[in-house]
Amino acid sequence: MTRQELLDRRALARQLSLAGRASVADVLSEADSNFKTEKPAVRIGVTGPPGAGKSTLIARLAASRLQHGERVGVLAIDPTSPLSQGSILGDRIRMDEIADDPNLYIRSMPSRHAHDGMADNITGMLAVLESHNFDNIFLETVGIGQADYSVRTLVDTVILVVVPESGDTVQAMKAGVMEMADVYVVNKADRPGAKRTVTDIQSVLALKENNPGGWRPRVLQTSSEDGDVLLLDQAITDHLNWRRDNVDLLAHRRDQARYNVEMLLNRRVGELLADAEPAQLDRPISDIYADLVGRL
Ligand SMILES: Nc1nc2c(ncn2[C@@H]2O[C@H](COP(=O)(O)OP(=O)(O)OP(=O)(O)O)[C@@H](O)[C@H]2O)c(=O)[nH]1
Ligand SMILES: [Mg+2]
Repeated sequence: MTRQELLDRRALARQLSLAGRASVADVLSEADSNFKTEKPAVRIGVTGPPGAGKSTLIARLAASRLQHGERVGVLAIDPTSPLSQGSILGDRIRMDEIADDPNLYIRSMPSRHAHDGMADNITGMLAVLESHNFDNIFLETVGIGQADYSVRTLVDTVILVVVPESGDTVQAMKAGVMEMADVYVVNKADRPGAKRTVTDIQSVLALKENNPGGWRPRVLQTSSEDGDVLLLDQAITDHLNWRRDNVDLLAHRRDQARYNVEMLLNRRVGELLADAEPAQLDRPISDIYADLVGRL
């Protein structure tokens, strides 16, 4: 890495830390002013249960993009306690092989108290990354219920990674409690039952009504034992191409605005409740509520 690349990397790390720690007031005072970007990055969300192999897959997808001369940023949101940092280290180690590349930047962060498994100021952090001219941004999240909705709002393509044993996830899909992904990956296909899981997912998808011209989600198998991730790469490219021609980007932007405001309101309420004096809380709920709304 050149000296300039090292300096850029340090600046990026600092800006991400600041963005990650920003209070609601900080975000509002800086919103829309800093971190403008000329060319938005392609944002790829990779979600799924803990240990499904999300980081391993991202490392492989990143490697193929780096080979094509593209810049890749990775934000991995870690649901574990910020104190333990266990899987943060785990992620680092698995992505180690490519981590010295100046065109790759990886950041893990705790999800803190965001209710949806996201980091508090994920929007700000994505904007920082985008301002550093990454061509691709991977957002890794542990897919639990609501998190899937948030990922969909923040990214262009959603990949759901499951393993042959992920019966719960397939059940959740059947029950319709899970947002749909664009690409389904049954990872660890070297284990028994992968084909069956693929069929299960396909049969759930077959029950969904298909709009003519709509995106038909892909279902793929992957394994870290296999040489490449060509099919997955192709599925992502196909979805991005489809999206460019078919998705109402203005509506997507409105969804993002809704999500951003909702996150800010949630955080603001959290800040107010954390700062409340006991006397403020020793009152009827309706009074506490009115007081809180008055301070928003
Ligand atoms: N057998 C097998 N193991 C795999 C495969 N892909 C990943 N693993 C292993 O599964 C474990 C978890 O992989 P990760 O890539 O860290 O999974 P993750 O989904 O990012 O995990 P969290 O971020 O902790 O939720 C590691 O020990 C990997 O080496 C695969 O295709 N086959
Ligand atoms: Mg991971």
